[in-house]
Amino acid sequence: MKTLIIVDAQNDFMPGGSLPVPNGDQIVSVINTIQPKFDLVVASQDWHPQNHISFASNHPEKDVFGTIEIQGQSQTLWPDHCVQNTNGARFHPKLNTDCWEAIFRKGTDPSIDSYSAFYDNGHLKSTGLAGYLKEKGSSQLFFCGLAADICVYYSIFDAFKEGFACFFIEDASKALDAERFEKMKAEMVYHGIQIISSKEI
Ligand code: VGL
Ligand code: ZN
Repeated sequence: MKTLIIVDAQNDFMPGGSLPVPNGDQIVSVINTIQPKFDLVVASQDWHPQNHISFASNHPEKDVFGTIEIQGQSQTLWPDHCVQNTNGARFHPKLNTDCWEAIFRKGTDPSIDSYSAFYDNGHLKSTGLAGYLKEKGSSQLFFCGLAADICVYYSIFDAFKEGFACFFIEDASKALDAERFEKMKAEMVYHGIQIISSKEI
């Protein structure tokens, strides 16, 4: 049973958004092309309240892309992004959402950040996605979306730890820092996560 998980394909992560991923909009047509090949399609949506702890604007003494410690963990401070009910939080207008069975929102708690579509960064809270996929009988999970080196990456590793077979669709994903992501890809391969092209599905 093949499941596609589309991570955070939202306006704020697209060129022109508040936290743009270079060429992020190029994934939209690729994702639209592959969706019909899956038995189940779900998406995650970064969905922050304005007072979210990950926003540099809520730490006046800190700069954007600086870091703070949250419960012993380093947290990057981002520009305000994906604020609930704003245009930046909406999915790219050309992305076809018709066949999506569910959308899992994350980052809704003002005091914790959540890169993964499965758990927050401290693994304190679950979004319910792992249980949902298990109940649906999903075995093979295919990941795409934004940003490859942040939310897609953390989602894949959480899924892998939950025991799912994981595939990363390289041309349906873009990284914030492409150079750093090259090393992260090597780590994926090392763990048995398969990196594929959309044409191989
Ligand atoms: C993301 C940074 C902050 C992402 C979300 O979707 O990759 N990155 N929040
Ligand atoms: Zn976020």
